[in-house]
Amino acid sequence: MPGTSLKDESISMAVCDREAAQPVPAEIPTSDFRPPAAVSRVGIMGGTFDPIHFGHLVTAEAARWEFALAKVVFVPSGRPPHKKDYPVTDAEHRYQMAVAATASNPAFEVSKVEIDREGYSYTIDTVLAFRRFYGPEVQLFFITGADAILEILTWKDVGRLLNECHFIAATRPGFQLNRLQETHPMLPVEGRHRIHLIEVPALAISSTDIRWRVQHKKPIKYLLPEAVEDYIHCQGLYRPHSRGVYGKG
Ligand code: DND
Repeated sequence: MPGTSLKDESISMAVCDREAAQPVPAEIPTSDFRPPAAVSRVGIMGGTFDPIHFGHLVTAEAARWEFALAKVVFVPSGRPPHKKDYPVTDAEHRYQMAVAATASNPAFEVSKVEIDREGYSYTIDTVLAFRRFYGPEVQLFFITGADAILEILTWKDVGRLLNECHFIAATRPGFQLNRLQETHPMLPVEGRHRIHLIEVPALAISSTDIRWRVQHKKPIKYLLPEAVEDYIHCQGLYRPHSRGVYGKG
């Protein structure tokens, strides 16, 4: 059984030949393109990624493996709806860092769908775009940290969201499972069994801490891929006077 469902109901494991899975463009065109039959399950890793780090990458890879996802598409948020009061780094920088971080994994892709969309980046709009692109047969799995899933009741159109995709919630250090169980009864009945928990190796890495470290001239080596570290230093990101005050995440 891949991971643990809140209702203890496993989703049926579609046969997925990892070797045979064909690469599919991450960009979501408006055409009627349909993926090859081998692509039966696609993961979506949404995030602000300010910056992307090994916590994100380990979580995506664990989800890919546990749920036999043909690929994981990283979707940097254009304008995060939950961080309206916090300035975030320019989307193009966050996108470039995500591209650099995922380059070595052929099962990882990065999409600009939220960056190219006007207005706040609601997950429901992204999931519906993926649904249009991949068609009704492909199962979509939105990958998130378990702490983020605790907030899911505040997300736009949560009922429809749970109808359109599954959620894989990865536990993080310090996460209390009982808090998720408290949220569970308040979720729409038909969507509860679509939230699945997986455990990832304890990685106490956060984007907030990385930004703080750069600001205070502390090392960030081994917290994130070297290419991302180089990008941060070359572009002068997160320095004391680079860009305002950063929020949580
Ligand atoms: P974050 O700002 O938390 O991303 O956003 C996560 C996603 O939720 C984005 O796609 C948002 O658009 C979406 N969202 C949030 C709120 C409302 C709505 C949508 C809505 O539609 O109404 P971060 O870059 O901070 O982190 C990315 C993911 O990685 C998160 O799920 C986070 O919990 C997780 N994460 C870790 N997981 C394991 N180990 C670590 C982690 N650090 C972050 N060390």
